[in-house]
Amino acid sequence: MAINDYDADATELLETYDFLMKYIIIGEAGTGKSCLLHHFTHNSFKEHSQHTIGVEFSSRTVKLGEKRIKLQLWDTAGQERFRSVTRSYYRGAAGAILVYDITSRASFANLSRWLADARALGSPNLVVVLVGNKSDREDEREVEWAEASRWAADHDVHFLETSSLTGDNVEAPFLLCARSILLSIESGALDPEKAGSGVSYGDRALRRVNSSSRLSFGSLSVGRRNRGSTRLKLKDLVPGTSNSRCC
Ligand SMILES: Nc1nc2c(ncn2[C@@H]2O[C@H](COP(=O)(O)OP(=O)(O)OP(=O)(O)O)[C@@H](O)[C@H]2O)c(=O)[nH]1
Ligand SMILES: [Mg+2]
Repeated sequence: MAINDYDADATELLETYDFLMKYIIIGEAGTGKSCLLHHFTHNSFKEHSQHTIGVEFSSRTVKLGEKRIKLQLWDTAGQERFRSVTRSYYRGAAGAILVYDITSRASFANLSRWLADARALGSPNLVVVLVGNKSDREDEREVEWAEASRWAADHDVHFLETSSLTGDNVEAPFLLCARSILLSIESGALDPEKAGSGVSYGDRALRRVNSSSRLSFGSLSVGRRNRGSTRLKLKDLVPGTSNSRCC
C-alpha cells in the first residue's frame, strides 16, 4: 500500500454535528423521566429504575433534514429534596421535556410550578414539550388527553403522550423540541452565538492522524467559518426525519 493510501485511511470524522443543544428533563418524581430518556438513548426500557439522585447526563446525536444535532440531555431528580441542586442545571437550557404521569393527577397538578422554574432559569427562547408518560396504562388514566392538550395550548407548550415501557412516541418529544429550536434559529429569534441561548455551533472538524500520531484539524466551526451559509432552509426540516444513535 502506498503512503498516500495510509493517509486517506487515517482521515476520520471527529465531530460531525451542526448544533449542540442543551435539554433538561423535568417533572415530578416517578413520572418516568429516566425511563423515557433511557429509551431514547438506548432504544430499550430501563428495568428497575431507581429515583434519580441529583442529575444524570447523557447525549445523543439526531438528524433533522440535513442538520446533525447533538443533544445534551440533563435528567433531573423529581424529588423535592433535590430541587435546589437540579434548578442549577436549568440555566441556559434551550429545551425542556416536562413530564407527568397520565395515571397520576398529582403529577399533572404541579406542572405550572415546574414550567415557571424552567422559564425563569432556562434560555429566553426555551422550547417546552409537555409529555404525558405511561400511555400504556390506559385503564388507570387520571388525566385525559384533551385536558392536557388544553393546558399545553394555554401555556404555549407542545404536547404529546408517550410510553417508555412500549417505546411508543419516545423519540417525538426530543425531535419536536429540536425542530422547534431550529425554526427559531432560522427565523432569527435565536442566535446560537449568544451566551445563554442553550445552543452552540458544532465543529465539523476532520481529524487527520498521520503515522507519527500528530493531530491536525482540517476545518473550523461551520457556523463561524461560513456564517453566511449557516441559515437553515425550511425544506431541511421536513417531517421525514431520520436519526442516528450515538453518544
Ligand atoms: N407502565 C409504565 N411504567 C413506567 C413507564 N415509564 C416509567 N415507568 C415506571 O415508573 C417508575 C418511575 O420511573 P423513573 O423513570 O425512574 O421515574 P423518574 O421520573 O425518573 O423519577 P425521579 O428520578 O425520582 O424523578 C419505574 O417503576 C418505571 O418502571 C411507562 O411508560 N409505563
Ligand atoms: Mg429519574
